[in-house]
Amino acid sequence: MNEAISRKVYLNDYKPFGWEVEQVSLTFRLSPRGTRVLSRIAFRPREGGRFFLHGEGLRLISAAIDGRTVTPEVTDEGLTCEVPDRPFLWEAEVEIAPEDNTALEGLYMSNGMFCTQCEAEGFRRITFYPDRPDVMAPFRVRIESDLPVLLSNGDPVASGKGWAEWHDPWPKPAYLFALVAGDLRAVRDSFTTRSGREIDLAVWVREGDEDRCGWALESLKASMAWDEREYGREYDLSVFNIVAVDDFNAGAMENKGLNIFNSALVLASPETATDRDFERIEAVIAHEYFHNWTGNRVTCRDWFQLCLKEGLTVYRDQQFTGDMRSAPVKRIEDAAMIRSRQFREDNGPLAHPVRPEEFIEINNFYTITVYEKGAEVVGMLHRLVGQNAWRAACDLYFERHDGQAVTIEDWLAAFRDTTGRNLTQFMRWYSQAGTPRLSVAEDWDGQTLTLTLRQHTPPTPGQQEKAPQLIPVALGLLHPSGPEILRTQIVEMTEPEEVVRYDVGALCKAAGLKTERPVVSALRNFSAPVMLEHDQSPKERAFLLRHDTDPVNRWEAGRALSRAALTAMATGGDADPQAWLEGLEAALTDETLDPAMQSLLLSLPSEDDLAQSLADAGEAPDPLAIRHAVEAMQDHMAETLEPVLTRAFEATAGTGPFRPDAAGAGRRSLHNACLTLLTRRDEGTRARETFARADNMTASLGALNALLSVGAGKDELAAFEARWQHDRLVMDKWFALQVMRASPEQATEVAERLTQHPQFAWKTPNRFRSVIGTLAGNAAGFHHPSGAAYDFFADWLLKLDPVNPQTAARMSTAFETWRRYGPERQARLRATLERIAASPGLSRDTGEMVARMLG
Ligand code: 0A1
Ligand code: ZN
Repeated sequence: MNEAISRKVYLNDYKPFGWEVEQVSLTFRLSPRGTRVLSRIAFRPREGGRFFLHGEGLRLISAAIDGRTVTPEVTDEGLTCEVPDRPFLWEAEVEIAPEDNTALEGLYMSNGMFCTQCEAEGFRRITFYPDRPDVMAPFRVRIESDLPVLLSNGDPVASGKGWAEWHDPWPKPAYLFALVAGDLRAVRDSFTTRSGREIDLAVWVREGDEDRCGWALESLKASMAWDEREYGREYDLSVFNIVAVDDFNAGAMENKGLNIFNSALVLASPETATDRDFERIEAVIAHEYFHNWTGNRVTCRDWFQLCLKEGLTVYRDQQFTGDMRSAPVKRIEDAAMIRSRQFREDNGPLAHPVRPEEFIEINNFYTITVYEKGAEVVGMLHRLVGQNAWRAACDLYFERHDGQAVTIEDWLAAFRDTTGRNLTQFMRWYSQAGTPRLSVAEDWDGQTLTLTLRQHTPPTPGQQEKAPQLIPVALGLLHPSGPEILRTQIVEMTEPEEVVRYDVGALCKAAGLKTERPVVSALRNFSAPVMLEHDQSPKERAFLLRHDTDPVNRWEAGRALSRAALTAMATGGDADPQAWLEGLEAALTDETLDPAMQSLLLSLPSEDDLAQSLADAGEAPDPLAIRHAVEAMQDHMAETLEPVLTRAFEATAGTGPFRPDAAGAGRRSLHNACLTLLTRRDEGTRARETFARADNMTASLGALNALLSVGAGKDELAAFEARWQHDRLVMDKWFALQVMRASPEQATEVAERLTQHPQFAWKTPNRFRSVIGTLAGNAAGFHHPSGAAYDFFADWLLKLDPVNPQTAARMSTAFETWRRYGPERQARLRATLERIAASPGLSRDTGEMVARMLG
């Protein structure tokens, strides 16, 4: 990387912009190769200083101040200009070429449609502007084009043949700007707010996709009603538009009044989308909608505060999904995700605080730490202050900061002022990177149980010393005969070491039970994002799997058992899966358990999780041995549990017409989990039948997955392709599944063959991810000792980098765990990373990532 592009930005260097923007007017004359953008921006001096406007890749045609032509000094990053010391009108005309914009930032084209992505710093590729989130202004937009549908933010003002005008009265930062123009179809609905205003809702799609918009609209209406009910937040424009686009770097974007979605996260029908897709769509629609208040009306002062909007909005969408579906199932899924993917980031070379303090490229900080750990931190705050104070503090935050660009300090001040609590120590959750280790040691004297809790956080890049955190530890006690003797209690740990004592004699007596050593259920409901170190015997874990009243810990107990057996198997140690299998059998026959929960219990830790567990225990993981262990375990489960699995499989068959609700999804998930195991015993008979009869995507993909995981399914794959070749979203699944299920020896070959497929449109991020990205997800294939996958992956990354640096940089995280492997793999991985780092012309995005990974 050259020095200019590797310049770091620091939180501590924050300075407000010297001018206020009172009003922005933009005119777009759209054309693929030469779009003209005319801007009229009213500036009013505040502190003043050097007048600098961001701008990248723009051809400046003309500029004027108060009608008089000026000649600014233009660089690669923007322009500077002499400006008067009074309010003035800036006018400029620039030319851009959306058709050549393959990076998908700024104004670009997808299937003949114009669309934009401005977060984080894309607006500067559209026109010269102070492109920073703390500059907020109302926008007027005029679009001129022959295309039939012309959309922008806010409310429609007027339109005629070849033009349309929009006005967004709510001051917003430029990253929330959006424009869409294309030959699109609308599927419409409406929502009446609690104050009685009728909002026109529309989902805009390509012709032919109209019948897949119903779920998005249902989800949108449910989100609008939920935000009114739970947070008192009402929508504030007369229209709410959603557009589906095939070429998109991320999932979706919350542009004011004009959300733009990756089409994979809007379009759904039972035939083409799985239950997972339906759930994801519901959650992402909600997420983007909730941003209207947490992100848009109240936004971030600077990009270091990204978690202010993302952590809070993810937390809100998690609450929503918990309410719409099953709260315990959602909590388990979120806890599992943090524990595998966020802990991996937090314990590797890319670790950074929830609120980072420096970056080179902000796009590299849209991470699982900022989003998901950010949401955990918000959730801890909610649990610490309780529901009433939570709601009061959120109300205060909205009231105080509506129309402002604020910081994490402002967010916490609303809680301090509502509750009187000192949140100084809590602030460390935002500033300290790394996952705290929390150990629990038990001491039992026949009467009293003494728990010693200790915390420490290992060093992370740039942060050697860590101070103790405020850790809410939810604890419960169970009597060994089954009943709970101490209901969940929160210990607010603030010191490196704390001791808690329980008078178990008294607790047992109160419950009418004989005094016995209780079983401890610690960190219930995953009460803090920490790694729990608590030595419990397989017997205790099997007990918790059966009796814990806390669903998360019930699941966690099962996970601990299967993890222990699998890591032992993968290292040739003494594996005793007995307790796990017995516990599982009991869970599968427990009729009080929700099928979704049974399905979760049946799932094994991912191969990557197992690799991390081994690395945590100081061993170099061998992904091939892990794959063999998982397969041996699946065989073992299928063999010992065959009758139970068969019963569950049959009981969940034929659930009637597909409805994407939680109950149906739970049954189908259990059905597929049983099918995958039973396929190991019946030569694929059931899976083939299921595939042939399937009338929904969850069933066909479940059956296909089961077949591919035993090396069968050739004909079915071909049939699937023949049926769905014209459907890009389904074809993404077809591509991904083959790579995911390929044997370790064949994975790279399979991926390579798929890149020759006529439909491998590698510049479309969804397709690139479905093949190349999935290869990294096939751990045994990716880390095959031949090193073929490393080379193949790196070659594609380098091919993508100049075209779409943002997506390339994100994919490079496939290498973030390189240090956990043995010397040979490490050497190859390092050489691969060094090869990428040394490539001439490497983007700032990928350059930063690779440099951080190499440390
Ligand atoms: N703010 C969006 C996600 C998003 C972020 C960055 C993007 O490009 C760099 C695009 C979308 C959200 O949280 O949904
Ligand atoms: Zn978001």
